Amino acid sequence: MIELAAELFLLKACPKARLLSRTVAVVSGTMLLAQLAMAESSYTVIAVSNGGTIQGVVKLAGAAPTIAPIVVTKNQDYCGESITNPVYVVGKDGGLQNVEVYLKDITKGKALPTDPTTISLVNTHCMFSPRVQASTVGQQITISSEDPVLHNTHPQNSETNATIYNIALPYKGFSVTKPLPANPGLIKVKCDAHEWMHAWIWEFDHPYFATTGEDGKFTIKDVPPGTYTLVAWQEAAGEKSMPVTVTSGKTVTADFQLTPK
Ligand SMILES: [Cu+2]
Repeated sequence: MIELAAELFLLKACPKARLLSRTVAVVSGTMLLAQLAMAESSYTVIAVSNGGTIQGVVKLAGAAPTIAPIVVTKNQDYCGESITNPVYVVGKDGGLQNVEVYLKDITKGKALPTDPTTISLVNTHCMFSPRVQASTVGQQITISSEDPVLHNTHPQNSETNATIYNIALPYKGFSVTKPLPANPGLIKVKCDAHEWMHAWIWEFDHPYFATTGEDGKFTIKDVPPGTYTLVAWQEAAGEKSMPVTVTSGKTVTADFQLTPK
């Protein structure tokens, strides 16, 4: 009952959690932990009964630039001499894969997904898979290897370069599961053994995001009516944003053209 009361209190207090006094926090250990976890989040869960949908396609402005294959400099016996460079993956209708599309600064909406609890990043054929993915605060990550060579998975905060963890994967079948950072942000991942191996993990404190697939399309559902900033991020082309106005029960189209760099 006390915990329930604390949760209800937190639900109301979340947006200003960092302003809560220490005196209140010591009332319950559970509450203190929850409060700390929420201190950096400005997202509030509300019931969204008839939200709108944002959908669109991301393409490149003009043709994809020609990018030389990756030259393999280590473990050529297993990895081969070269690997196709996956910086720009364009589908047959020009859709651009591996773009993260998300609402910026959304402060309230539906709850974070509870399934899956764990995302995965696989070292396979001397590359990371997937290249780009998204997660939410509170999820874990399983890092594994399908390769019989030594990999080293090294996620870093993309802004500060601070190491999040640094995991050696010594053999095929090795895996380890770790919590994701407590705060949202963009995580860049490298392999210290193979300098060409890169991946990106977006971590959000809200559920309004999508990673484009082979067709470059995205759909973001159950958005509360309002005007938001929609961002499309790509590892090489960078970010582009546009305002979108979402109406209850309607679908709004928001297509992006990113300029290759
Ligand atoms: Cu590696």
